[in-house]
Amino acid sequence: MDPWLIVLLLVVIVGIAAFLLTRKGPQLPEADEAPAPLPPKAEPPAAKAEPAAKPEPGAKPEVAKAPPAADEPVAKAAPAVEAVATGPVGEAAPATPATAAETAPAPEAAPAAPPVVVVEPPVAATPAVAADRAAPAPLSAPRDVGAIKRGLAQTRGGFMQRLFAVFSGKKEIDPALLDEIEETLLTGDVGAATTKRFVDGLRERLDRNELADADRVWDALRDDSRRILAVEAPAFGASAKQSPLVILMVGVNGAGKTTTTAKLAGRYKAAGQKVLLAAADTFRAAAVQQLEMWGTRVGVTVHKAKDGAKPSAVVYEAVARGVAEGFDVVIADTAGRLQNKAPLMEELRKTRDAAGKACPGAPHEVLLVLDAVTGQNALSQAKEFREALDVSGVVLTKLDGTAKGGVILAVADEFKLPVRFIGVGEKADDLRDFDAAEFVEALFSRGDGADA
Ligand SMILES: Nc1nc2c(ncn2[C@@H]2O[C@H](COP(=O)(O)OP(=O)(O)OP(=O)(O)O)[C@@H](O)[C@H]2O)c(=O)[nH]1
Ligand SMILES: [Mg+2]
Repeated sequence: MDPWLIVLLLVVIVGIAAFLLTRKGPQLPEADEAPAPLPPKAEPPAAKAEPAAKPEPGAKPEVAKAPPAADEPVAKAAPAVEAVATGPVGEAAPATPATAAETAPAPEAAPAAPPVVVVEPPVAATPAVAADRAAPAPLSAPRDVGAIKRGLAQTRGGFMQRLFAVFSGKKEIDPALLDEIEETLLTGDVGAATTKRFVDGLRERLDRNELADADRVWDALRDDSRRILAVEAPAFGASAKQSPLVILMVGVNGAGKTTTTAKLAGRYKAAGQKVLLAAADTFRAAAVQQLEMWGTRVGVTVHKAKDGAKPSAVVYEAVARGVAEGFDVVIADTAGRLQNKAPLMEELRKTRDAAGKACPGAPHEVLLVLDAVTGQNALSQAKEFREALDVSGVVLTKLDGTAKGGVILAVADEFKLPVRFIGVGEKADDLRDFDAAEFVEALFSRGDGADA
């Protein structure tokens, strides 16, 4: 072969080989190399988030907001919202779990921390709208002088008998006898001012020669007692134009508030009314239990709040519930307190005002419960409670347990407070409507027995 041809062939072979070696082959992905990212997908338009809570126009929103979880950026935290029923003056009422409609968690949010309830004081609490139903008719009880006489047996056998003994059998009524009558009235807890009124009345009659004998003295004392006790006042509960009729029970420790609350509830229940009791004595757990026990006994509902709730919150809730659930009567039992303890009296004012926030006009009656056995201290109680609250009437309890029930005259005379009911025993039916004429008839009836 021509050597030049061989050289040419070699050059061509080398050239082809060089071309093949310098050309890059197809690249295979490394085994552990991630696939190339997909091109970003166009985001769909974000769903319009519902507002978490819709405040009433113009109303102060009573909601508590959960702060974002500490380790979450603020933008990602789900706006956990809890609707909170607030009690008055910043007291926590039981929180109502938020409904699905009330929460609007962001779709990609991390789980939020448990919501922390922050209760705002209901400065402008929206009163519940009262049902358009008439308030319960006043309780009417048949006249029962015999029962009242039995309840007053000790007073009649004690102070009243001593009073009668002063002048009975006397041939002549002279001014010296008036001093003895004065002394006896004072020992019967009638009080200085009211005793003076009685004695002045007797002296005037004596001057007019109207006290010929013992019977005339007795008649004069009875007439003056009836006049004093017949304090002018609207019918009990009449200021409630719509149901529920709201009654607040107040008084010192052990006066008989809880028992009277239950007795009253029993009376309304028997009259066909739907009754709710508010366990606003939050100082002692036993007080709530006592009221619950009474509620079961007389067959009425008891509203109690969570531990630690303040009395004003309990009353607010109970009255609002009374309105919402169509109760006819709501009776709030409060804790006993000394009349000279200013902070406790202030708390009682707040409790009263809380009723009005839940139902305008409530409470329609504020009943001061006085223990007849405490005697003259009942006057100081009446004075202080009346000044602190608009006490609308008095319940005099334990008249069955005292031999000197004259304090009822002093309370009515000095403070012009109508006596609404009297307690003559510990049982549910030992509560009597107070009627001045009937009471005086029973008090001044002579003899030992109930039928005397
Ligand atoms: N004899 C008699 N006892 C009564 C009467 N009313 C209440 N009591 C008794 O008085 C005691 C005190 O009654 P409560 O109703 O617990 O008095 P309270 O005012 O609620 O007492 P606190 O809640 O502690 O302030 C109880 O033993 C009752 O049974 C009554 O009219 N006659
Ligand atoms: Mg009580």
